[in-house]
Amino acid sequence: MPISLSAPAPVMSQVPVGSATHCPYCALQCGMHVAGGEITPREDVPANAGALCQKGWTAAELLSSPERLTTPLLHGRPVPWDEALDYAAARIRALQAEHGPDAVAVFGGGGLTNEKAYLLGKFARVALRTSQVDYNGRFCMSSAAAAANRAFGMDRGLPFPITDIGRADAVLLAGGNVAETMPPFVRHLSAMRARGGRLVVADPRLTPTARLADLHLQVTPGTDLALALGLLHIAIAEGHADLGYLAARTTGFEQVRTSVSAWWPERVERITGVPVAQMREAVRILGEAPRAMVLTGRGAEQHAKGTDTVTAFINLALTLGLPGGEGSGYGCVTGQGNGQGGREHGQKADQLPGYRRIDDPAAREHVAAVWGVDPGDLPGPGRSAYELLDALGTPGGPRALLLFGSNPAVSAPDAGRIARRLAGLDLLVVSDFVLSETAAAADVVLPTTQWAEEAGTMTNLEGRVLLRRQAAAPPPGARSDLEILRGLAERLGWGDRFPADPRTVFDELRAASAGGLADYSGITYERIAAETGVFWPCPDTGPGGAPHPGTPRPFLDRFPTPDGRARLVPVEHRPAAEDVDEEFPVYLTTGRVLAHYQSGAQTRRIRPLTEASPEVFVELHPDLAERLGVGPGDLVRVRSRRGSAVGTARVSASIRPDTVFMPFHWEGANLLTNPALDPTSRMPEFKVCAAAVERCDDGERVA
Ligand SMILES: Nc1nc2c(c(=O)[nH]1)N[C@H]1C(S)=C(S)[C@@H](COP(=O)(O)OP(=O)(O)OC[C@H]3O[C@@H](n4cnc5c(=O)[nH]c(N)nc54)[C@H](O)[C@@H]3O)O[C@H]1N2
Ligand SMILES: Nc1nc2c(c(=O)[nH]1)N[C@H]1C(S)=C(S)[C@@H](COP(=O)(O)OP(=O)(O)OC[C@H]3O[C@@H](n4cnc5c(=O)[nH]c(N)nc54)[C@H](O)[C@@H]3O)O[C@H]1N2
Ligand code: SF4
Ligand SMILES: [Mo]
Repeated sequence: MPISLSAPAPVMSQVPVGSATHCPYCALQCGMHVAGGEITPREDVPANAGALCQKGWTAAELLSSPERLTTPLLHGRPVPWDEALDYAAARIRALQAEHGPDAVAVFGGGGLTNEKAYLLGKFARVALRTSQVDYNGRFCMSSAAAAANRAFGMDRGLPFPITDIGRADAVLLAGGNVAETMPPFVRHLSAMRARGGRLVVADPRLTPTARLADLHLQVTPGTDLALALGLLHIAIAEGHADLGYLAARTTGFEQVRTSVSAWWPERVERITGVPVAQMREAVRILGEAPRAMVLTGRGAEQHAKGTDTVTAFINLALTLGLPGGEGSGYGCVTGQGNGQGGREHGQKADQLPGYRRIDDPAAREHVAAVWGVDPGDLPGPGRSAYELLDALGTPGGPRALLLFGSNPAVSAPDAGRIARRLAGLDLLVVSDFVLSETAAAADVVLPTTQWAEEAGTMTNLEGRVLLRRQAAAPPPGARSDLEILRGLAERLGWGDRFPADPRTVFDELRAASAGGLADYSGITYERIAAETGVFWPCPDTGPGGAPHPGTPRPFLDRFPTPDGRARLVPVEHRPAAEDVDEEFPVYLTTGRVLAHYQSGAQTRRIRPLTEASPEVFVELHPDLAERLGVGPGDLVRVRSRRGSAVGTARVSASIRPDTVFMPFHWEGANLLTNPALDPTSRMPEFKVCAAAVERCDDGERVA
């Protein structure tokens, strides 16, 4: 394998061991020590600097939980590892022999380490030769990624260190509820406000985050694109456009100026429900701040027009002259633990490692050389996450699915339909450490090790590559995902290409990423440990060269576009894919609560978290509740064109009267959501669909 890197000779053991690691959950990747089942926060990691949220504090409970899987299951029956892997490999071979390579699909996750994400993508392309691979990151930040690529030529969640937020003078956060989704993030916003900076939050709900804000824009779900166009219209009209910056660092302003001219404030108020005076105030706050940031979360992004919505917010940031400055910029507040790294190493349908495009001949040649295969043997781009899940078991679709690090039976849009697709497969193989709803439907369940029992790297929301050390011994019986991939590869005749130790995989990843946008080749486990993380891109500087320092602020001097300039792209507002009508008169939006994580597979098995947040609820305004005859604690049924679900009513004046909110941590919310996809990012419309709500007197939980 032609790997030649001038890395310093390894000084650590092959698998770095030690108590200093990072949280298993979100993209903040709070630093923590894990020792003897006890968790203490680390002070040396800037993202959390000594803080953790409730999920982080209790994360060790699942390591020793009785619900932990330690034996492979074949059709529900405990079997030895060899039997489970032999069965899976034999079925894969038979299905591919009969239907071709694309009969087997792979689905990954943004919680997987860089090493796992890399090896999974390689496994799909080399051992299976399938084009049918994608991952749950499509459901997460893909709209922001598509918009950032279009505007800046590169997508790195926050293109600045998180501590820069504390140095800003104003922040607009559109559709993010960080007080619940990454609580230590609030410290950075508080640092900004303590210096006199001001916070504007756009959310249909007065969330704990919106309560911290100086100004809350209570936007109608699905209308952020109009809001951003309106803010830009006002910013230009009131002289806040930074013409010097626009001339020096961007292209496309004139077209965008023309395109927003029709988005006068009163028109935007009619669409968004945000009063003109508040829009003007928001623009004043941003426009008058010496340093300002525009940030987006899933509330603005998870729409069938998410890419254009984020583009409109980026246009606003560019017009104000923000991206590239210190303490200024645009950023996407992503997501899963390795939501950033997970999109760089090739588990996405159209990608190869290093954030390379799979349809780029030079990229194919480079990666094929690292993998020791012919570029012509690498498959082309496959289906996006929802399209892949929706094709399973259908004529012409994959017959088998290998799933690592996702629970789509709960988290996919229109999940009832996806559960039927999963049931129609000839083979479903799931690697997990608990019996998630998806694993419960699998033919083969492979019990895997957990975060604190493994080593590997994670790239946090700032683009900082971090090291997870092995802090605890795995239980007998569990195997790492890398070992599982190797075990399957051996049985498919590719064992020698699939190392199972993380450092070897990382060194191969470095070589595969070298020269790509997300270049990790200058990053080593030793450097990460010594520097508490290294920002990509960080190319290898060759023998004898001074090491590259990493890139905390990649847009400081130029943008990675062909002409070095950021691109403003004109976009137009359009209504939600499914608007309200007589039959389905309220907007349903979905999201998160503090105590639970994602599909809940992990946190619903941790007692303090289920005590804090025991069940699915439906948040609705007192006016709507009164009209429906619903009181707090009553069961209500929510119906959409796709299904119906029941939850406990939470009556609260903090939500818009035309909107109800459900968390998706339990089965229910996604029986309702609309899988309409963004044309560019293929992001589903999780954040808005039309629903009907009624009192439910029969006590039935999920109908
Ligand atoms: N506790 C907890 N923390 C998490 C996670 C978790 O599951 N639980 N998951 C992690 C992951 S993977 C992610 S992606 C992040 C997500 O982090 P966030 O983006 O902060 O989370 P959400 O709750 O999905 O959505 C944020 C807000 O969007 C609002 N919203 C809904 N519709 C709209 C709309 O149309 N416009 C606007 N402007 N706002 C809208 C919702 O009311 C909600 O308050 O959190 C990470 N952290
Ligand atoms: N309605 C609605 N739906 C949504 C969203 C929303 O806002 N609203 N948000 C979307 C977003 S942003 C996201 S990110 C997705 C997330 O939703 P999912 O993709 O379902 O994510 P998780 O629930 O984290 O599932 C991870 C699964 O893998 C297991 N696991 C964790 N780590 C590992 C590992 O290292 N290896 C292996 N083999 N398994 C592991 C866990 O036990 C769990 O069963 O949900 C999306 N769905
Ligand atoms: S904020 Fe995120 S990374 Fe930090 S402790 Fe909570 S879940 Fe873990
Ligand atoms: Mo996410």
